[in-house]
Amino acid sequence: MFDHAYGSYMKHAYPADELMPLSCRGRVRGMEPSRGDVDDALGKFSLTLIDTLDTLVVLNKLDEFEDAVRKVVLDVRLDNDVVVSVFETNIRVLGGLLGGHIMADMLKAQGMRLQWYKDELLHLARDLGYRLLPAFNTTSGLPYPRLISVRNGVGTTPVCSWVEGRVIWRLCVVYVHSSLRSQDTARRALDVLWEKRQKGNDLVGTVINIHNGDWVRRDSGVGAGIDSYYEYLMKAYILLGDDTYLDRFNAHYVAIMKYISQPPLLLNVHMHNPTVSIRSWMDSLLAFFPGLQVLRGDLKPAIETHEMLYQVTKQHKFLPEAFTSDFAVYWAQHPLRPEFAESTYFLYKATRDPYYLQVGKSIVESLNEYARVACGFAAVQDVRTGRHEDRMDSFFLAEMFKYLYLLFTEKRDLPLDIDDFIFTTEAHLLPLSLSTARPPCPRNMTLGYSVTLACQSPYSVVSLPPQQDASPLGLFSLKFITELVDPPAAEQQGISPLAVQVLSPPFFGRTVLTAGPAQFGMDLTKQEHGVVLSEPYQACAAISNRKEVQGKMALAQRGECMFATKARNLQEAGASGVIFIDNAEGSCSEEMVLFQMVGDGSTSDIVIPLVFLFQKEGQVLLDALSQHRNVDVLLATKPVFLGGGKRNQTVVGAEHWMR
Ligand code: DMJ
Repeated sequence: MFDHAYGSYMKHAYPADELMPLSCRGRVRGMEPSRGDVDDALGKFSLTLIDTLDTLVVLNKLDEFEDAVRKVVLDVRLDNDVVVSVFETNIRVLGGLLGGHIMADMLKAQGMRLQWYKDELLHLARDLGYRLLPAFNTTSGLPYPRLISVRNGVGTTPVCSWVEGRVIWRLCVVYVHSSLRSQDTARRALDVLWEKRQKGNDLVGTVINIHNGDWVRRDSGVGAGIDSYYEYLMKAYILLGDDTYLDRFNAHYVAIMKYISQPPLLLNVHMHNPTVSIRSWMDSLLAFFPGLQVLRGDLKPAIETHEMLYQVTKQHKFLPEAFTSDFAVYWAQHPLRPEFAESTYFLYKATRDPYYLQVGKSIVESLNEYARVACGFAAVQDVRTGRHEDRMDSFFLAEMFKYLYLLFTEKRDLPLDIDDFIFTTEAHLLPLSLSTARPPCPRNMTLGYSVTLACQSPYSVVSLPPQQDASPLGLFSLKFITELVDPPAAEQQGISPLAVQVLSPPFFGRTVLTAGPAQFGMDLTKQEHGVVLSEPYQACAAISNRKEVQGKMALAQRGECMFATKARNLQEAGASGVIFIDNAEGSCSEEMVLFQMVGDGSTSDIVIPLVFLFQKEGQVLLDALSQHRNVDVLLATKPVFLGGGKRNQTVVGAEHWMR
């Protein structure tokens, strides 16, 4: 798929900024009808090539990478007289050049290739960084959203501007390699946003006037306009080691979880009156948020929101640009955005739940089925009709393929240790060894990453001189939480496991299966019933064995449609409850994080009890059903000990009941 996309760009579009996959030619600014703001990403600097550089290395396409670096060095000019978006240029071009430089440097150091390379990409990045800096010359210190000319570095004067907090962190990174000026500039702009937060609840709005610092749009969310600001606070802390960023991130995060997060939904609220949701739709950019929650170690809401997003993609094949809280299309476009794949990757890394591989597979299948065209992959103009749009944005190559490839590739098959890098908002890879700051020893904080570093004594921050040597890991070595510590137990996440106890002979209550709860349906009050297999097993369509299901606990397999849909179908057929069984081969509650099944936004009609079993636990019931005529189970919050005492009981799954 990558070869098809990248090959088409190189064949039909390069050196243009983007490929037009339906017309099979490059999009050159000024040569095509204007598309408004979207065109501000195009600066006549072979955008797609630069944005793809580090993806080529991740995908082990090292010949192509060396060739691409040569092309950038020889062909790309930054002094084009064209209006560009400061944010897009920053994340895609500056980020792409830095990611490319880091890869080139690494490969050169290995002694096999790029021996000719002399930091040319880094010099280009620094040049571009300086060209962007004048955008910050405003009274407030917040940057202009656009530069009139990359050549001269002059900002446009909008009446009001988009929050450009997102631009800030990347400039911190330029600082690492260049001068203090960039970091000071970036820091000042971040300080303004922090100052302008709503005191009392720590929420920020979406659009701010860069001249007087007044909020223009006061709706507060985690999607379009503000998404990367949160990401930068967290990652600036990880990379630069300054506690201020973590403290600010945590303050905003508490506010987000209190007001914006209404699991599984993330709804915008008014920053001054946050108890009221101000819209009932969500935008697709917020799909990055579960990935950020994984970095913070907050798996439960991440799993729930991701599952909600998955259900939306199932209904519409892709995430529409905006969708309502009952998953209807609000804005039907889908420009092949990578955020859902990004969160899927991070959740898989954190949980190792093969379910996320299936989600990834469904993304791959939809792309091939509905977006692949003769000259690349085309954005979808309307997910309801499947009509294509003549665009393939550079982030599709920078991000989508990187996350999908990483999702399915074993660590040992990658040309780099991915855990030694941090992903920028455009998925460019920055090594953790970049940091010149030594942070204090970890305090009382919950980071999904466990930070291992040569730290100072607790609570004392000592600035060290910049790192002189080029040790591969530098002062930081960050590994995913799953490699060092167990993911948070279900209990820690506030999820109480339930018990499915098999009562009928020959089990006599001695077999207890650990089950997960649902956010909807009836609470379990000792429900005892016979078990029957639902037909169809996935229960996404009308139930055909209604007679058998009447008054029984139905077994239904996870997948294909929402838990709520299955529950409704089975309730309608007369089932007394549903036991869902995971469809991921080999999953079991000892190894997986127990989660709560989420509904579809309006589940008050579902009044039967619902529980979830991982595959290994579910198999016990399936085997029992195939061997015995009647299988009776008790669904309860705790197993009931029936004669013989605890010691004779077989608990399949975690040890919850034996503690
Ligand atoms: C990308 O350019 C980046 O991920 C950015 O942060 C926001 N979204 C687009 C892709 O959707």
